This record gives sequence, C-alpha cells and structure tokens, in this order.
Amino acid sequence: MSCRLGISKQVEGRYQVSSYGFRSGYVALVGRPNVGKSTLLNQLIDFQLSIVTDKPQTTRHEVLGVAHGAGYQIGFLDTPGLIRGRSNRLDRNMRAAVYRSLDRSDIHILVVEPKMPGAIERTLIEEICKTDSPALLVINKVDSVKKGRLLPVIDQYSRLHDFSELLPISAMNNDGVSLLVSLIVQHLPEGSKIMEEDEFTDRSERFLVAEIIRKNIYERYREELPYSAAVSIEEFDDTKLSAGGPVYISAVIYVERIGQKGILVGKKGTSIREVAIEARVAIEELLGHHIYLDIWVRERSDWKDDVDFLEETNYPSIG
Ligand SMILES: Nc1nc2c(ncn2[C@@H]2O[C@H](COP(=O)(O)OP(=O)(O)OP(=O)(O)O)[C@@H](O)[C@H]2O)c(=O)[nH]1
Ligand SMILES: [Mg+2]
Repeated sequence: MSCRLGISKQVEGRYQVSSYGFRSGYVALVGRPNVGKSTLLNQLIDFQLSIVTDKPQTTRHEVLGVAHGAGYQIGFLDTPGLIRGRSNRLDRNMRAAVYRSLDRSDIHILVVEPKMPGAIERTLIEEICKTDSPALLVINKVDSVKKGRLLPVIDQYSRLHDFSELLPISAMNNDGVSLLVSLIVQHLPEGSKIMEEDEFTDRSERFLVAEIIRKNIYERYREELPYSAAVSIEEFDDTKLSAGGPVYISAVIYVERIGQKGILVGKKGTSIREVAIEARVAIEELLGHHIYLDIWVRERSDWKDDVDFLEETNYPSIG
C-alpha cells in the first residue's frame, strides 16, 4: 500500500528536464553504515522519511522515496549500511536488502565518507560491476574535511571503478544535492510514472510510526540496547478520526534480554514515558492528527532469528 499521509508536496519546477519523453527509474543508495544515505534520501525527496541517527546501522529496511520533478520521477531506495561478518537472520536480511536494491535499480549510487575506500566499498563496487547500470560516487560529509583531503580520495575511487559521476556533497547542509539530482536525471531511462504526484513512498503509516519510535530508542539509549530493540505496531485504529477523535496506536518494543526491559522502562516508567511523549509529537506531525499512543515493552530473546516475527515487523525476507 502506498503512503499518502495527506501531505501535499511541491512537484513542479524543482528540477527542469528537456522535452524528451517522461523519464523514471530506481536509484539505489548503498554504502557502509553511517555515511549519510538516509540523510541524503530525505534531502532528495524533501521529507523526513527514513530515520537518521548518529549510530551506525540505523536503517534496517529498504525504504523507497520518490522524488517528483518536471518530466521525471526518481524512486530512491535507501538501504541498510552494508556490514560483514555477523550472521543472525536480521543481519542476513539487511544484507540481502542491499543486494536486492542493487538488482532493482537502474542507477547505483555508492555513498562514502571522504576517506580512502575500505573492504565494504570494494565489495559494493564488485557488486555494482556485475550490472550494466551506471554508477555514481557520492562523497558525503565534505563539510567535515578540508578540500585538499578530497583529491586523493577521488583519485583512489576513480582507479577502482569507472563511475559515471563523482560528486562531493554535504547531505546535511543540502549542498550539492540538486546538482546530484540533475546528474541522475541525465542517466534516467525513459519510463512511466512510479507513483501519483501526491504519493512518495510505498511504506505504510504503521511502518513509519514504528520507525519513529525506533529512532527515539536509538537517540535515548546507549550501547547495545537500540540494537536489541524491535518495534511492532499491534494496533492502528483511525475509526474515530471522522468524529474528530485521535488515532489510537498500540506499539510493542521487543528487547532481547529481561535486563534491557528494565533499562528501557526506567525508574517508575519515567524513561519509556519520555520515549512515548517525544514519539507522539513526531507521529502527530507525520500524520497530521492527534494520536493516543500506548507503548508496551516485552522480552523476546530470539527475535532476530525468528522468521515469522521478522516478516510481521516488515523486515525484508531473504526467502
Ligand atoms: N557532518 C556531516 N554529517 C552528516 C552528513 N550527512 C549525514 N550526517 C550525519 O551522519 C550520521 C549518520 O547519518 P545517516 O543518514 O543515518 O547515515 P546512514 O548511512 O543512513 O546510516 P545507516 O542507516 O546506519 O546505514 C548522522 O548523525 C547524520 O546527521 C553530512 O553531510 N555532514
Ligand atoms: Mg540509514
């Protein structure tokens, strides 16, 4: 189901293309964790769709965000940061989501920091090489380094792959992002619309609500707790909306260990209450309605390897 959210987006005149036929295509944003893929997706579609935190491995799902322009649509696929090694089912599903997005996309964007390429970047370049699709290199966070540090990085990457474009940007400062869009448009194939003008993701409101709660957990708790937590929306009842009532949302946060439940809840429930208060504000902003939010915390030690649970909570399946 596609997500309208009642938010009207400006669709005209942001980026102009010449008068060929309509152009459209999918663009995968891949890279190691924490390089700014989700920040970039949000800038590209001008909406806070994918959650962003300062912790690596924030994104766990493939998230589609569609940018609408005059004469084109681009379906950006935000992906989990690629990691190697660990091997629970969630990790494998996250890795599979990266490869699936590369398979699905017409154009690949490798997002990196202004640092020399490492094993993850080389692995992704190998994957990109297996396809015929054009690949762009985006060097993000250039606001954090001196210009002189960029040239050797660009040089190294140019030796590794014949990228169609190599572009330094700062996604956080929205610097270089519109140039990136115009470069992508040049490589877009002719095609039909991906979505109607007022739609911009295939993710449901339930999914986005769960992600907002997860973002709050990432921001509020340290160390391993965020990585042990999964959010499931058990109830999303908007039947009272027409009578002016709130949307009722019941969410369960699952953690792997009983001790984490105590940390999450906090003394007399103060910590979880703060999570709920902050999440409620963000969810109301997203939905444009008042909500009533109940959050429960449960222990479920095996959730990262539980196929049914991963399916239910929208974690991408590797089949
Ligand atoms: N200085 C600087 N920081 C940035 C920039 N873009 C993103 N960040 C920060 O980098 C951190 C990670 O950003 P994300 O967008 O979540 O990175 P990601 O690649 O999606 O991370 P994963 O989901 O873990 O793979 C956040 O603290 C962002 O604010 C940038 O252009 N400059
Ligand atoms: Mg991300």
